[in-house]
Amino acid sequence: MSEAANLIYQQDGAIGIITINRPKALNALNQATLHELDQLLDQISGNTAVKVVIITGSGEKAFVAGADITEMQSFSAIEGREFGRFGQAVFSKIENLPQPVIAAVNGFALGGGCELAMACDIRIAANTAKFGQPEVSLGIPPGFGGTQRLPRLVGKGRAQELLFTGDIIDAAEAYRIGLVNKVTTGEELMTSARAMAEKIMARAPIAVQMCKAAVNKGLDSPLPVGLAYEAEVFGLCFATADQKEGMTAFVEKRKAGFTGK
Ligand code: CO8
Repeated sequence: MSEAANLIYQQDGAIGIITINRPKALNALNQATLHELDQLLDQISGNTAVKVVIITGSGEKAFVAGADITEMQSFSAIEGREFGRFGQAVFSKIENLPQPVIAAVNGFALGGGCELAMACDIRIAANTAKFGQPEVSLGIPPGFGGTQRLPRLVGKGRAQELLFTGDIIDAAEAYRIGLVNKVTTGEELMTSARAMAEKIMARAPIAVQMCKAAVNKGLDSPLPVGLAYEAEVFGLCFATADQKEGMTAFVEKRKAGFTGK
């Protein structure tokens, strides 16, 4: 376990758990927290012992209640743009991390918090969680990817409604529109996130990594480009020991034991 000023990092077996830890400010993301997160992601990215990452928030009330409004209040246009760019870069780092990333949303996920959850691959929410992009109430649009990832996840019409109204929705509605994968009780949230991580870890790690890379590539590209990329990574996996093991285990009617090679 390591503790920076605003983050807690725990490695539990092969699961890396990042907790945003500013509960007094409802885990709002200030510049210092984003810098700590950026550095931690670099460490995790290069650590092959970490197979899945879970991101959650400290306390019961908030996942992340947004970027830190008190810090942004006096930004100039240039500072705002730079803060936006930096936040986007950190969240893109999450999106492109080799390991799958699960957001365990334990409470408010507003503004930058909703954007953080959307940069993760999978979202599991406590039934008390609340989601929204309330930036227009503060005189700004979302700046950490919300205008881009929300429509990709829930479609243009629903995204525009949330973005234009700043409405806050509960976990059930977030599930209904496809913003979250699963809703649990608050008590079961981390157990559920760990169970999903364990399930993923039982599969062939390189194949899982290739799924993540191909989905990301495809969402950024025209279909033929995504398909060409899929064919490449599909082919590459035939050079892995895990492909041999997976298919041999199937033929031999036994459970595969993957090594990540
Ligand atoms: N920033 C800073 N402090 C915050 C934030 C925040 N986003 N959210 C909550 N806090 C602080 C409060 O100021 C309060 O501090 P204190 O105790 O010192 O007064 C403490 O956390 C507890 O909050 P509340 O008393 O307000 O708790 P409530 O239960 O009454 O309300 C809410 C909870 C509804 C979550 C409320 O706190 C709220 O509306 N928070 C702000 C939500 C929001 O608007 N988030 C979006 C922020 S903008 C953003 O994220 C843009 C991202 C891209 C930036 C790009 C930059 C260019």
